[in-house]
Amino acid sequence: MITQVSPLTTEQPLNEGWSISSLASAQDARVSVPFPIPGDLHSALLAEEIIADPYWRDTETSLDWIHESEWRAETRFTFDGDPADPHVLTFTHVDCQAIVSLNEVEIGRCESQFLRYDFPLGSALKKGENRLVVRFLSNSRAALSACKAFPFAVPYIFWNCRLPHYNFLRKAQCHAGWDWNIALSPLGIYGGVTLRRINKLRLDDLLVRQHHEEGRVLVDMTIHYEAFEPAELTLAANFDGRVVSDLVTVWPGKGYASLQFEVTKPRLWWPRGQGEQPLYDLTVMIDGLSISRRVGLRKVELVTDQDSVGKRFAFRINGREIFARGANWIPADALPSRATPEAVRDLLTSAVEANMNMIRIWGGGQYEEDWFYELCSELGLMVWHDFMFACNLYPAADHHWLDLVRREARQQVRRLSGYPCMTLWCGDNELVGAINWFEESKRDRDRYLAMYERLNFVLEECLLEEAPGIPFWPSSPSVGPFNFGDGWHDDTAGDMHFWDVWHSAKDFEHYRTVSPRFCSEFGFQSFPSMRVIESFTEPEDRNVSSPVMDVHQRNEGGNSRIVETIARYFRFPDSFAEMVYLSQIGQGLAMKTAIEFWRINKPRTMGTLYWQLNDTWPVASWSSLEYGGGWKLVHYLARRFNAPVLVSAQPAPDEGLVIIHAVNDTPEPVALTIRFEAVGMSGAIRSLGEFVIDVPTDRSVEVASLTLEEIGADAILHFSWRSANGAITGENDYWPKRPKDYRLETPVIEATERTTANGDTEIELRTDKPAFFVTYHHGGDRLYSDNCFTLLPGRPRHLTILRQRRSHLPPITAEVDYLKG
Ligand code: BMA
Repeated sequence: MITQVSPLTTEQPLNEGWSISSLASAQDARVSVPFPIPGDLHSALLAEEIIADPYWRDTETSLDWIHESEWRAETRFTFDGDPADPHVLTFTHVDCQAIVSLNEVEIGRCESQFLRYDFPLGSALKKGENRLVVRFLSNSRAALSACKAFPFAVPYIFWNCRLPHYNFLRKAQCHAGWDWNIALSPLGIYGGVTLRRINKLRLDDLLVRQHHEEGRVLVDMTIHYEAFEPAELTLAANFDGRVVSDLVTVWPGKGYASLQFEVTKPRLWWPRGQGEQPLYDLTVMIDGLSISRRVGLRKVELVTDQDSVGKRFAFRINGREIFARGANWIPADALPSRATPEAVRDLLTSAVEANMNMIRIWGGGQYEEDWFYELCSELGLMVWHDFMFACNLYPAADHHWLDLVRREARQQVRRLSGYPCMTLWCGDNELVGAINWFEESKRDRDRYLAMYERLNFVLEECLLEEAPGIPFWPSSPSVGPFNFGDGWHDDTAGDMHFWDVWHSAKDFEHYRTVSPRFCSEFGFQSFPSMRVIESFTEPEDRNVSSPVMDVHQRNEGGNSRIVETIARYFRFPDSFAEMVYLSQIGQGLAMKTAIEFWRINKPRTMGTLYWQLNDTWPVASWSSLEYGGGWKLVHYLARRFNAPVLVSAQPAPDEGLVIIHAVNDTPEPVALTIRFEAVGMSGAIRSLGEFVIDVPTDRSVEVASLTLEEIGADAILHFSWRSANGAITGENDYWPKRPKDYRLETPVIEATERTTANGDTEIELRTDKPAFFVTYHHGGDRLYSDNCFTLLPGRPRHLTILRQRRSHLPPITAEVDYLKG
């Protein structure tokens, strides 16, 4: 046992003083600009006004010369140490193909955005001034030559990706464009650059594992290293102030060593809404080097037992099954420099404010930086993590490519092992389905399925060997291991992507035809707020079918689908701004229909993750947070339909009934009093009675049923609930017919903003006629306690400020919107 272990003093960050210039540019003019690290090239060029804003109108394709060119980034640094000592240069997340040299000596090559590289410096390091150069190759050209060199065709999802063959690169696949993303193909250094002096070994990775038993947790910390000489060294760990250590003997070559200790009476980490989120600081040290992590203690299981329907799909945390409510995460910005911790914190905070407890990091994006997972752990957000493969076929018959994947999987699994938010590792996004999408793979399914299985096997094997205690799921969607069936339509087992409503233009009601075990993707598009639209358009572009609005819609026919759906549910809007508002209500209704139905299917259904939480640029998309983080209306609806305790009305058309269900995702049973009313369009409110019901935690319950006659032809059903002590309250509506089938009256709505006695801002909203989807201040930076709700005469509503966001957009004036007849 040692009492004093000093972490290293031998790291020198080299993030300062970088510049970048074009080489072999597709444009004649040479360009040279400062290059802030971490950061991307487009952002650096934009900061110096060399390029126009990539998000403005249709600027995108005029910037293709950037990814078609080569670039040289360089910095100079002074080194005061002894160059004879062994040193490595560590790069985290270089995007993507690059040659690194120090003082004109090539020290290594980067080939993957998803790998950390540690380059030994040998004799290249000098005392005094050193010149470090990263020569970025053109990723687009590298993709093309890798494709040409491959012995047979490996198609990519060409209807999403404007830039071809990026399936040959280990780079975020959406960088080539996606059905919501601009195709900029950014490049840069997104992590850090560090010079590290090493002594007898290089410390590479830390794997944290935990074994839970009654009243105690055994924590295992395994370091992976490469040693350069035989030595006996002290391996020490500091866990929340408690130090353990051991002597380890290392031999030249790669190796690992472990330390264990026991935590008695552990304070467990829980997903949001289930308990606390205690985190501990952990530092592991050896030979003057160290790795630090914030870790948490929890046990994760994926329940896939057989039941009468098929196979279950549920997450069990610390022995408790938890219904997952959440959304899919894509990279925070198409310009990586803008994905700052502050911007990401805002997005993830919005997720928990909408009562989410899980996000899925989608496989066409990227592994995030450590602070991202710390943040999710702090917020109690469970993370379903795809490995980074999506919607393509992949060249897994190439051993070099597969080796890059193997290294990537090991590094990432170890790096993320201690974060308690980590709940699932999933092989990929939609690779099983993709085998059926391309002519080549339809013709020769055997070949492409075998190649897929090589890739999937490598990922599974990595999880099994590292055994971080985080379950593996082969793909999303997947009916189950070694089942290459249709995860888009089979609702008996596995996770499901249910896209028939958006991609096949079915009615929202069609969501009620399936009962997924876990729906990990489904979504409906809307336009971003007028404020965001104004940020990328000229006034002449502000029309749903203008060419610029088409550029900012990446799913072919998407804008027409939005408009056509609006016409199915609502009377046609009079203006562009109303179209934008209605598109968001349409999206809200779609998600409300799906999520309420699937939540009341608990425990058959145990999770709903809609597509998609955020946007990478200003675009019409399935997101609930628009570019910049503002809340679309669906996000306010999500705050209600994701509430841990929910009462929902569902149609039983064959019996002419509306059936009321209640579901409770909190850890304790709850007794609810539910009050029902019929609200006529003219303002008459009729009581339909009150019910008291106990709602358990493990399944939804049926509360009551009402006939359509009881509700009445020109009325909607409005209901509200309250727990005995008033701690839980909520309200909801059910529209027996589509909104356009009602004659909506024109309300006069008064909004009064005032400061309360304790200095808070409060907004009072009053109406003389029933008003629906009433929205105060749509698209602003102030987030409200509630919004986009039913406002009834004689029942004023009081909104408080939930949070004041900060935004890059000019402020907007507060206005009230509502559904027009
Ligand atoms: C899903 C995703 C993405 C896509 C979305 C919308 O299947 O996995 O590939 O953006 O559909 O089409």
